[in-house]
Amino acid sequence: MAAMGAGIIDRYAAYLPVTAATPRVTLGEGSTPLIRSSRIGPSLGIEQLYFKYEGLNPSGSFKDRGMAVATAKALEAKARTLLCASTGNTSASAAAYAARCGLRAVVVVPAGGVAAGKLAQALAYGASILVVNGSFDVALRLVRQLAGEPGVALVNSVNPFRIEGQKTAAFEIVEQLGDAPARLFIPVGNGGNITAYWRGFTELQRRDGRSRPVMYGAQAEGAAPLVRGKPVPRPRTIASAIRIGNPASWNSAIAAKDESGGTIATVTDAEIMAAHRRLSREEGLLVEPASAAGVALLIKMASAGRLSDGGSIVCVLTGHGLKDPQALTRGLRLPRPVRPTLSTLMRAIG
Ligand code: AN7
Repeated sequence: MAAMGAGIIDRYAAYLPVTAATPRVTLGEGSTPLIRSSRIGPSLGIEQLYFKYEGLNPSGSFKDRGMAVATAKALEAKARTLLCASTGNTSASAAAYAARCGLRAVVVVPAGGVAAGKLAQALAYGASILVVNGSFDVALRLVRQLAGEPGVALVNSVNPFRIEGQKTAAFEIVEQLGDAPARLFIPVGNGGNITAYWRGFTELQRRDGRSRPVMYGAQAEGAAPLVRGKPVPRPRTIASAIRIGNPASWNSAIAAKDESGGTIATVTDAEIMAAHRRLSREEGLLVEPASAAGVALLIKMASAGRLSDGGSIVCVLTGHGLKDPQALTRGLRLPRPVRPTLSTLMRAIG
């Protein structure tokens, strides 16, 4: 096993579709902390609750794991351009890895549908950004038509190397916990990440006979095609990252749920924002709204007494809070400047 701090390709080469000839593309992704809950778990009567804080990846989301492998394979295939549709994080990640390797990134995003920090990242990393009048689903349909173009690598999660890279998060959780968790809660948009985790846990089961967690996927109420059983033409939710109406990894997301004996269920925007607030105020963990959806589902189920029989629980926190600064300050007022006197300070201390 490669040294701590190495990227996921170096650390997990034996379990990834790479050869000695595959470039070791890395920005230092992976090796994210598994943080034990300090206050939310105890308040719900859950002894062993952990957060896998994927917002600490180099571009601020879990996408970097898959992008490292997808970019390495794109280089190996002599591609010059990384192409994706995105609700934001995939575009930020693709832009970062393209910059790293001297490739072009072309990212297609829905107008008005991407959090400010993510768009700023794609711009800063030097991507070409195409803002389209249409949803993420429309953007994805568009880019998929160019999938076979010479020199172009499509790096959405329909790219199998993305899923391969993302499964390494399951490997890390098992290393960090010393075993697989009993349950895993995860937000679901396009269905790629729940597919990747399930694959990771399944490979570990085959390799060393480990148990696998029951998988709990959370979709936003207004963007829940996998719960409704049919595409949602105009998905709506405050959690823009998972505002997706026709998931590309539909079948494999449903398989992860079914094979694990789990569920994919909805949470409302109010429940998402309540969980988002609790993560920052009770745990010191800043996440973007979509990342709170899994925690919202956990809180909802635990409060209804539907998680009785113990065991460890991991919630995947998929993206960093600074991605979506607007969501952080919603309903709050920034303090006005005052005179820097001791008396105003004394009043602030209370
Ligand atoms: C923070 O960036 O689809 O179910 O285009 O950014 O694998 O899609 C983002 C998805 C959860 C859902 N949390 O994961 C994109 C994009 C965050 C995300 C998801 C996304 P999938």
